[in-house]
Amino acid sequence: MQKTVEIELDDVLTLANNVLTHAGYDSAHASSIAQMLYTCQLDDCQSHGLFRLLMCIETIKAGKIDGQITPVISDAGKAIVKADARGGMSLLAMEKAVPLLIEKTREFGIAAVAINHCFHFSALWPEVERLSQEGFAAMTMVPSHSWVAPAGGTRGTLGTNPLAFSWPRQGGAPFTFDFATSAFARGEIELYKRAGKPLPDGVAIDKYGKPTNDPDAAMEGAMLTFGSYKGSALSIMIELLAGPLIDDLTSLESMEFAEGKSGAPYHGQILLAFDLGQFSNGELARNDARAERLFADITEQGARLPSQRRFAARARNLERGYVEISVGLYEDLQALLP
Ligand code: NDP
Ligand code: PYC
Repeated sequence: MQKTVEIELDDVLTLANNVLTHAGYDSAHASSIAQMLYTCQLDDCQSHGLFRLLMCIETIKAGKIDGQITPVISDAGKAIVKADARGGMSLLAMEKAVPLLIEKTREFGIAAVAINHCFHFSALWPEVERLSQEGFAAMTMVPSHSWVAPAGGTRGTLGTNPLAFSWPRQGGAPFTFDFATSAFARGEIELYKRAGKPLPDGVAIDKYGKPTNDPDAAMEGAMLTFGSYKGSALSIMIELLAGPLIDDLTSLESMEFAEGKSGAPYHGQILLAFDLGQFSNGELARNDARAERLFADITEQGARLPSQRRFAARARNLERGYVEISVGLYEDLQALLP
């Protein structure tokens, strides 16, 4: 069992903001990043909560990100919003693009935002859940760095390529899932390494193409997709929809762009929103009931819906007023304060 430190909820935001501004992010970037880290830590997402502050700091130290830049949002006609992050972090661009995306989704029934030229480190579910608060279904995806071998391959070509989806539910939390298309997220492998734990089988191969349980060998070799060729194909789709479709980099190109430096990958992001009312032939209530019947049939069997663990963690942490992180991470973050 790892030793942990308790951090009060208000202090999570203050800690993140202080670390980020001290490292050179302006207050707008710092606040959007801190809010994302807080949201993830509140739900006990250890791989993309406060732990990812380390990646944000490595990114600015690597010298390629502009932590002071203002993104430019433009109406690309009909249902497309373009958000040029201009070499900053994705989150500020997303924050500024969402109001126009909501407007367009209400107008056309379906709309998309394409973010270009962004560094990206974060979990995706807060962005789709935000849209479900508006009554929309939403999905988003991003490439990353080419750490992941395609099914049957021996070297990294694909990113860890997460996909998130959210569906609004009347009077309750949405149905949301968000996962990497690699068997493990990179962040999860990093946490295994920090904890000195072996990886389970089926997560990675070493640089000779042999299965490995060693996090160091995995990071030197290649990670594997989940679900064999199925996860691999989904991952390729994400490369295409959040890369060439929107005139941005694939995970291979992001890795080249990094020139061996550590930090967040650099690429684009696509997010699609669907206005349920405009697809349902005026029968929104009937179709809501259909969706609810589906969810009930799943949970009545004892199966759980994705995000139930997160929602329970959120309720518990809000109730007790603090989150827990490992002592090792706490010490690393303290060392980044002014
Ligand atoms: P996990 O494997 O931890 O979880 C994936 C999803 O599956 C969650 O929605 C989770 O819900 C759900 N789930 C887990 N177990 C069950 C179960 N038994 N039954 C039903 N649902 C279940 O995710 P990953 O480690 O793959 O990804 C973690 C985060 O990392 C994601 O938020 C992702 O966006 C982020 N990431 C970001 C990247 C980037 O480039 N920016 C790259 C890769 C990942 P619950 O949370 O409730 O358990
Ligand atoms: O955990 O795979 C990951 C990841 C990539 C970029 C940010 N997180």
